[in-house]
Amino acid sequence: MKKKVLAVLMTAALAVSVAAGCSSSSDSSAASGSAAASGSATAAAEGDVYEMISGSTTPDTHPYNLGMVKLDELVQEKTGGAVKVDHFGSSQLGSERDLIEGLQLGSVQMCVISTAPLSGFTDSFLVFDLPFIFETSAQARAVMDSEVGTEILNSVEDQGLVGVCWFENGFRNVTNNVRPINAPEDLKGLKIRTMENQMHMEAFRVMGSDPTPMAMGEVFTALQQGTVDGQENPVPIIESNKLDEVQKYISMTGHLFSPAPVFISKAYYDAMPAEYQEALMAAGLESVEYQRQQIDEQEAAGLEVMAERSGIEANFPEKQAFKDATASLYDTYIKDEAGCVSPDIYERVMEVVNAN
Ligand code: EAX
Repeated sequence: MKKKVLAVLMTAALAVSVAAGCSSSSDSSAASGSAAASGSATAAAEGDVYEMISGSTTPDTHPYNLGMVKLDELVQEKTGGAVKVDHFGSSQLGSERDLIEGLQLGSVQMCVISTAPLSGFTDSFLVFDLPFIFETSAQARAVMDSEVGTEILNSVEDQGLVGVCWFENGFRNVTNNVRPINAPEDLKGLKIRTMENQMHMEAFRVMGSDPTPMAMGEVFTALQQGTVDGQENPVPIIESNKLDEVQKYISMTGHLFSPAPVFISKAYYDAMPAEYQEALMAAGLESVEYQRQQIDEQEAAGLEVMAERSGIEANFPEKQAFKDATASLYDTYIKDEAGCVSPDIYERVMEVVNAN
Protein backbone atom coordinates (compact mmCIF):
# COMPACT_ATOMS: atom_id res chain seq x y z
CA MET A 1 0.00 0.00 0.00
CA LYS A 2 2.79 2.40 0.98
CA LYS A 3 4.51 2.17 -2.41
CA LYS A 4 1.32 2.93 -4.30
CA VAL A 5 0.53 5.92 -2.08
CA LEU A 6 4.09 7.19 -2.50
CA ALA A 7 4.05 6.77 -6.28
CA VAL A 8 0.69 8.55 -6.51
CA LEU A 9 1.88 11.34 -4.19
CA MET A 10 5.11 11.77 -6.17
CA THR A 11 3.29 11.91 -9.48
CA ALA A 12 0.57 14.19 -8.11
CA ALA A 13 3.14 16.50 -6.51
CA LEU A 14 5.13 16.65 -9.71
CA ALA A 15 1.99 17.18 -11.77
CA VAL A 16 0.88 19.95 -9.38
CA SER A 17 4.29 21.60 -9.50
CA VAL A 18 4.25 21.52 -13.31
CA ALA A 19 0.64 22.73 -13.53
CA ALA A 20 1.28 25.60 -11.06
CA GLY A 21 4.44 26.51 -12.96
CA CYS A 22 2.50 26.65 -16.27
CA SER A 23 -0.49 28.67 -15.07
CA SER A 24 0.60 31.05 -12.30
CA SER A 25 3.55 32.74 -10.59
CA SER A 26 6.72 30.74 -10.00
CA ASP A 27 6.16 30.99 -6.21
CA SER A 28 3.40 28.37 -6.16
CA SER A 29 5.29 25.99 -8.47
CA ALA A 30 8.46 26.46 -6.39
CA ALA A 31 6.43 25.72 -3.26
CA SER A 32 4.81 22.61 -4.70
CA GLY A 33 8.16 21.64 -6.25
CA SER A 34 9.87 21.86 -2.86
CA ALA A 35 6.91 19.97 -1.38
CA ALA A 36 7.68 17.20 -3.85
CA ALA A 37 11.33 17.31 -2.90
CA SER A 38 10.65 17.52 0.84
CA GLY A 39 7.97 14.88 0.37
CA SER A 40 10.60 12.61 -1.13
CA ALA A 41 13.01 13.51 1.70
CA THR A 42 10.55 11.93 4.13
CA ALA A 43 9.84 9.33 1.46
CA ALA A 44 13.45 8.19 1.80
CA ALA A 45 12.47 6.86 5.19
CA GLU A 46 13.08 3.14 5.65
CA GLY A 47 10.82 0.92 3.55
CA ASP A 48 9.60 3.40 0.94
CA VAL A 49 9.49 2.20 -2.67
CA TYR A 50 10.15 4.17 -5.87
CA GLU A 51 8.18 2.27 -8.53
CA MET A 52 8.82 3.90 -11.90
CA ILE A 53 6.85 3.64 -15.14
CA SER A 54 9.11 3.31 -18.20
CA GLY A 55 8.23 3.32 -21.91
CA SER A 56 9.46 2.47 -25.39
CA THR A 57 7.92 1.91 -28.83
CA THR A 58 9.52 -1.53 -29.10
CA PRO A 59 7.96 -4.99 -28.49
CA ASP A 60 8.92 -7.02 -25.40
CA THR A 61 11.24 -9.27 -27.43
CA HIS A 62 13.34 -6.26 -28.57
CA PRO A 63 16.70 -5.54 -26.84
CA TYR A 64 15.41 -2.15 -25.58
CA ASN A 65 12.83 -3.98 -23.47
CA LEU A 66 15.18 -6.84 -22.55
CA GLY A 67 17.71 -4.24 -21.41
CA MET A 68 15.13 -2.44 -19.26
CA VAL A 69 14.10 -5.73 -17.62
CA LYS A 70 17.77 -6.32 -16.80
CA LEU A 71 18.10 -2.77 -15.45
CA ASP A 72 15.04 -3.35 -13.25
CA GLU A 73 16.50 -6.62 -11.89
CA LEU A 74 19.82 -4.94 -11.10
CA VAL A 75 18.39 -1.85 -9.42
CA GLN A 76 16.01 -3.97 -7.33
CA GLU A 77 19.00 -6.11 -6.28
CA LYS A 78 21.00 -3.02 -5.32
CA THR A 79 18.18 -1.40 -3.33
CA GLY A 80 16.51 -4.46 -1.83
CA GLY A 81 13.46 -3.82 -3.98
CA ALA A 82 13.14 -0.15 -3.02
CA VAL A 83 13.55 1.03 -6.62
CA LYS A 84 11.61 -0.73 -9.40
CA VAL A 85 11.14 -0.13 -13.13
CA ASP A 86 7.89 -1.30 -14.77
CA HIS A 87 8.56 -1.15 -18.53
CA PHE A 88 5.74 -0.74 -21.08
CA GLY A 89 6.74 -1.38 -24.73
CA SER A 90 4.97 -1.30 -28.12
CA SER A 91 4.09 2.40 -27.87
CA GLN A 92 1.62 1.71 -25.00
CA LEU A 93 2.70 5.04 -23.45
CA GLY A 94 2.90 6.85 -26.82
CA SER A 95 5.50 7.72 -29.44
CA GLU A 96 9.12 8.54 -28.63
CA ARG A 97 8.23 12.25 -28.69
CA ASP A 98 5.32 11.54 -26.30
CA LEU A 99 7.73 9.70 -23.99
CA ILE A 100 10.14 12.65 -23.90
CA GLU A 101 7.23 14.97 -23.05
CA GLY A 102 5.98 12.43 -20.49
CA LEU A 103 9.30 12.59 -18.63
CA GLN A 104 9.18 16.39 -18.71
CA LEU A 105 5.64 16.39 -17.29
CA GLY A 106 6.31 13.57 -14.81
CA SER A 107 3.56 11.27 -16.12
CA VAL A 108 6.26 8.76 -17.16
CA GLN A 109 9.48 8.35 -15.20
CA MET A 110 11.87 6.56 -17.63
CA CYS A 111 12.19 5.78 -21.33
CA VAL A 112 14.54 4.33 -23.92
CA ILE A 113 14.36 5.91 -27.38
CA SER A 114 16.35 6.46 -30.55
CA THR A 115 18.24 9.78 -30.54
CA ALA A 116 16.54 11.05 -33.73
CA PRO A 117 13.28 12.38 -32.15
CA LEU A 118 15.38 14.42 -29.69
CA SER A 119 16.05 16.79 -32.62
CA GLY A 120 12.74 18.45 -31.71
CA PHE A 121 14.16 19.37 -28.28
CA THR A 122 17.94 19.80 -28.68
CA ASP A 123 20.73 19.82 -31.27
CA SER A 124 23.26 17.92 -29.13
CA PHE A 125 22.35 14.46 -30.48
CA LEU A 126 22.27 15.48 -34.17
CA VAL A 127 25.84 14.26 -34.74
CA PHE A 128 24.42 10.71 -34.76
CA ASP A 129 22.13 11.67 -37.67
CA LEU A 130 25.05 12.19 -40.08
CA PRO A 131 24.83 9.30 -42.59
CA PHE A 132 27.64 6.74 -42.35
CA ILE A 133 29.43 8.58 -39.51
CA PHE A 134 30.06 5.11 -38.05
CA GLU A 135 31.39 2.15 -40.08
CA THR A 136 31.20 -0.39 -37.25
CA SER A 137 29.39 -1.02 -33.94
CA ALA A 138 32.79 -0.86 -32.25
CA GLN A 139 33.20 2.76 -33.38
CA ALA A 140 29.68 3.67 -32.24
CA ARG A 141 30.16 1.97 -28.86
CA ALA A 142 33.51 3.69 -28.36
CA VAL A 143 31.81 7.06 -28.93
CA MET A 144 28.93 6.26 -26.56
CA ASP A 145 31.47 5.13 -23.91
CA SER A 146 33.71 8.20 -24.43
CA GLU A 147 33.84 11.56 -22.65
CA VAL A 148 32.04 13.28 -25.53
CA GLY A 149 29.41 10.54 -25.58
CA THR A 150 28.82 10.99 -21.85
CA GLU A 151 28.57 14.75 -22.31
CA ILE A 152 25.97 14.29 -25.06
CA LEU A 153 23.97 11.85 -22.88
CA ASN A 154 23.97 14.40 -20.03
CA SER A 155 23.26 17.42 -22.25
CA VAL A 156 19.47 17.62 -21.77
CA GLU A 157 19.09 18.05 -18.00
CA ASP A 158 17.85 21.58 -18.74
CA GLN A 159 15.08 19.86 -20.74
CA GLY A 160 14.09 17.73 -17.72
CA LEU A 161 15.89 14.55 -18.87
CA VAL A 162 18.70 12.87 -16.89
CA GLY A 163 20.79 10.41 -18.91
CA VAL A 164 21.13 7.00 -17.22
CA CYS A 165 23.09 5.05 -19.85
CA TRP A 166 23.50 4.37 -23.57
CA PHE A 167 21.58 1.44 -24.97
CA GLU A 168 21.57 1.01 -28.74
CA ASN A 169 19.22 0.33 -31.63
CA GLY A 170 21.83 -0.43 -34.29
CA PHE A 171 22.55 0.17 -37.98
CA ARG A 172 19.51 1.15 -40.01
CA ASN A 173 18.59 -0.58 -43.32
CA VAL A 174 15.89 0.07 -45.91
CA THR A 175 12.88 -2.21 -46.45
CA ASN A 176 10.28 -1.70 -49.19
CA ASN A 177 7.72 -3.42 -51.41
CA VAL A 178 8.82 -2.14 -54.84
CA ARG A 179 12.36 -3.25 -55.60
CA PRO A 180 15.71 -4.23 -54.02
CA ILE A 181 17.76 -1.10 -53.31
CA ASN A 182 21.21 -1.64 -54.88
CA ALA A 183 22.04 2.02 -55.50
CA PRO A 184 20.63 5.40 -54.39
CA GLU A 185 18.74 5.81 -57.66
CA ASP A 186 16.69 2.71 -56.76
CA LEU A 187 15.10 4.87 -54.02
CA LYS A 188 13.79 7.36 -56.60
CA GLY A 189 10.08 8.03 -56.17
CA LEU A 190 9.62 5.67 -53.21
CA LYS A 191 7.68 6.92 -50.17
CA ILE A 192 9.93 5.99 -47.27
CA ARG A 193 8.82 6.36 -43.63
CA THR A 194 11.49 8.05 -41.56
CA MET A 195 11.71 9.13 -37.93
CA GLU A 196 10.73 12.72 -37.13
CA ASN A 197 14.18 14.16 -37.79
CA GLN A 198 15.15 16.78 -40.36
CA MET A 199 18.49 15.14 -41.21
CA HIS A 200 17.01 11.69 -41.76
CA MET A 201 14.42 13.25 -44.09
CA GLU A 202 17.09 15.20 -45.99
CA ALA A 203 19.20 12.06 -46.47
CA PHE A 204 16.31 10.27 -48.17
CA ARG A 205 15.31 13.41 -50.08
CA VAL A 206 18.77 13.86 -51.64
CA MET A 207 18.66 10.20 -52.71
CA GLY A 208 15.44 10.88 -54.64
CA SER A 209 12.84 9.34 -52.36
CA ASP A 210 9.87 10.98 -50.64
CA PRO A 211 10.57 10.91 -46.86
CA THR A 212 7.43 10.58 -44.70
CA PRO A 213 8.00 11.16 -40.94
CA MET A 214 5.76 8.98 -38.77
CA ALA A 215 5.62 7.57 -35.23
CA MET A 216 6.76 3.95 -34.98
CA GLY A 217 3.35 2.78 -33.74
CA GLU A 218 1.78 3.66 -37.12
CA VAL A 219 4.42 2.05 -39.37
CA PHE A 220 3.14 -1.54 -39.68
CA THR A 221 -0.33 -0.39 -40.77
CA ALA A 222 1.09 2.25 -43.14
CA LEU A 223 3.20 -0.41 -44.86
CA GLN A 224 0.31 -2.89 -44.93
CA GLN A 225 -2.03 -0.33 -46.49
CA GLY A 226 0.57 1.03 -48.91
CA THR A 227 0.49 4.55 -47.41
CA VAL A 228 4.26 4.31 -47.64
CA ASP A 229 6.35 1.94 -49.80
CA GLY A 230 9.03 1.31 -47.21
CA GLN A 231 10.80 2.30 -44.04
CA GLU A 232 14.28 2.12 -42.52
CA ASN A 233 15.30 0.48 -39.25
CA PRO A 234 17.81 -1.98 -37.77
CA VAL A 235 17.18 -5.73 -38.19
CA PRO A 236 16.06 -6.24 -34.54
CA ILE A 237 13.36 -3.54 -34.96
CA ILE A 238 12.23 -4.95 -38.32
CA GLU A 239 12.13 -8.52 -37.00
CA SER A 240 10.55 -7.82 -33.59
CA ASN A 241 7.81 -5.66 -35.20
CA LYS A 242 7.28 -8.35 -37.89
CA LEU A 243 7.64 -5.70 -40.62
CA ASP A 244 8.91 -8.46 -42.92
CA GLU A 245 5.32 -9.71 -43.06
CA VAL A 246 4.37 -6.54 -44.97
CA GLN A 247 7.66 -5.91 -46.82
CA LYS A 248 9.23 -7.81 -49.76
CA TYR A 249 12.81 -6.52 -49.72
CA ILE A 250 15.40 -5.58 -47.08
CA SER A 251 18.50 -3.79 -48.39
CA MET A 252 21.38 -3.70 -45.92
CA THR A 253 22.43 -0.08 -46.49
CA GLY A 254 23.55 0.58 -42.88
CA HIS A 255 23.10 4.28 -43.69
CA LEU A 256 22.71 5.46 -40.07
CA PHE A 257 23.46 4.09 -36.60
CA SER A 258 20.84 4.77 -33.88
CA PRO A 259 22.17 5.02 -30.32
CA ALA A 260 19.40 4.69 -27.72
CA PRO A 261 19.71 6.79 -24.56
CA VAL A 262 17.93 5.65 -21.40
CA PHE A 263 16.51 8.70 -19.59
CA ILE A 264 14.88 9.34 -16.22
CA SER A 265 12.67 12.35 -15.50
CA LYS A 266 14.90 14.96 -13.80
CA ALA A 267 12.19 16.03 -11.35
CA TYR A 268 11.69 12.41 -10.23
CA TYR A 269 15.44 11.67 -10.11
CA ASP A 270 16.22 14.82 -8.09
CA ALA A 271 13.57 13.78 -5.55
CA MET A 272 15.21 10.37 -5.02
CA PRO A 273 17.66 9.83 -2.11
CA ALA A 274 21.30 9.85 -3.26
CA GLU A 275 21.75 6.15 -2.44
CA TYR A 276 18.93 5.22 -4.84
CA GLN A 277 20.23 7.61 -7.53
CA GLU A 278 23.64 5.90 -7.37
CA ALA A 279 22.05 2.45 -7.48
CA LEU A 280 20.01 3.38 -10.56
CA MET A 281 23.04 4.78 -12.41
CA ALA A 282 25.12 1.69 -11.54
CA ALA A 283 22.31 -0.63 -12.67
CA GLY A 284 22.09 1.31 -15.95
CA LEU A 285 25.79 0.99 -16.68
CA GLU A 286 25.83 -2.72 -15.78
CA SER A 287 22.87 -3.44 -18.10
CA VAL A 288 24.61 -1.92 -21.17
CA GLU A 289 26.82 -4.95 -21.91
CA TYR A 290 23.81 -7.26 -21.76
CA GLN A 291 21.77 -4.98 -24.03
CA ARG A 292 24.57 -4.86 -26.60
CA GLN A 293 24.80 -8.66 -26.57
CA GLN A 294 21.08 -8.89 -27.27
CA ILE A 295 21.45 -6.49 -30.23
CA ASP A 296 24.40 -8.52 -31.60
CA GLU A 297 22.49 -11.80 -31.27
CA GLN A 298 19.35 -10.43 -32.93
CA GLU A 299 21.37 -8.75 -35.69
CA ALA A 300 23.07 -12.08 -36.43
CA ALA A 301 19.90 -14.18 -36.42
CA GLY A 302 17.29 -11.72 -37.69
CA LEU A 303 17.66 -12.03 -41.46
CA GLU A 304 17.36 -15.83 -41.37
CA VAL A 305 14.39 -15.72 -38.97
CA MET A 306 12.59 -13.32 -41.33
CA ALA A 307 13.53 -15.17 -44.55
CA GLU A 308 12.07 -18.38 -43.11
CA ARG A 309 8.97 -16.62 -41.72
CA SER A 310 7.99 -14.38 -44.62
CA GLY A 311 10.37 -14.98 -47.51
CA ILE A 312 11.63 -11.38 -47.41
CA GLU A 313 14.60 -11.01 -49.81
CA ALA A 314 17.83 -9.49 -48.46
CA ASN A 315 20.46 -7.74 -50.60
CA PHE A 316 23.81 -6.24 -49.60
CA PRO A 317 24.55 -3.15 -51.72
CA GLU A 318 27.95 -1.48 -52.02
CA LYS A 319 27.87 1.46 -49.56
CA GLN A 320 30.13 3.96 -51.38
CA ALA A 321 27.43 5.24 -53.75
CA PHE A 322 25.11 5.90 -50.76
CA LYS A 323 27.93 7.68 -48.91
CA ASP A 324 28.62 9.85 -51.96
CA ALA A 325 24.91 10.58 -52.45
CA THR A 326 24.46 11.79 -48.85
CA ALA A 327 27.84 13.51 -48.36
CA SER A 328 26.17 16.91 -48.86
CA LEU A 329 24.60 16.61 -45.39
CA TYR A 330 28.04 17.14 -43.84
CA ASP A 331 28.29 20.58 -45.51
CA THR A 332 24.64 21.44 -44.87
CA TYR A 333 24.44 20.45 -41.22
CA ILE A 334 27.87 20.82 -39.57
CA LYS A 335 27.65 24.48 -38.58
CA ASP A 336 27.54 26.66 -35.47
CA GLU A 337 23.85 27.27 -36.11
CA ALA A 338 20.54 26.16 -34.54
CA GLY A 339 19.32 22.88 -35.99
CA CYS A 340 22.86 21.85 -36.93
CA VAL A 341 25.69 19.66 -35.63
CA SER A 342 28.21 21.59 -33.52
CA PRO A 343 31.63 21.47 -35.28
CA ASP A 344 33.28 20.93 -31.88
CA ILE A 345 31.11 17.89 -31.10
CA TYR A 346 31.67 16.55 -34.64
CA GLU A 347 35.46 16.86 -34.35
CA ARG A 348 35.53 15.22 -30.91
CA VAL A 349 33.31 12.35 -32.09
CA MET A 350 35.49 11.82 -35.17
CA GLU A 351 38.61 11.67 -32.98
CA VAL A 352 37.08 8.65 -31.22
CA VAL A 353 35.83 7.13 -34.48
CA ASN A 354 39.27 7.43 -36.11
CA ALA A 355 40.91 5.86 -33.08
CA ASN A 356 38.70 2.72 -33.31
O1 EAX B 1 13.76 3.66 -31.29
O2 EAX B 1 11.00 5.00 -34.70
C1 EAX B 1 11.95 4.27 -35.07
O3 EAX B 1 12.17 3.94 -36.24
C2 EAX B 1 12.91 3.78 -33.98
O4 EAX B 1 13.96 3.04 -34.56
C3 EAX B 1 12.19 2.90 -32.99
O5 EAX B 1 11.09 3.55 -32.49
C4 EAX B 1 13.14 2.52 -31.82
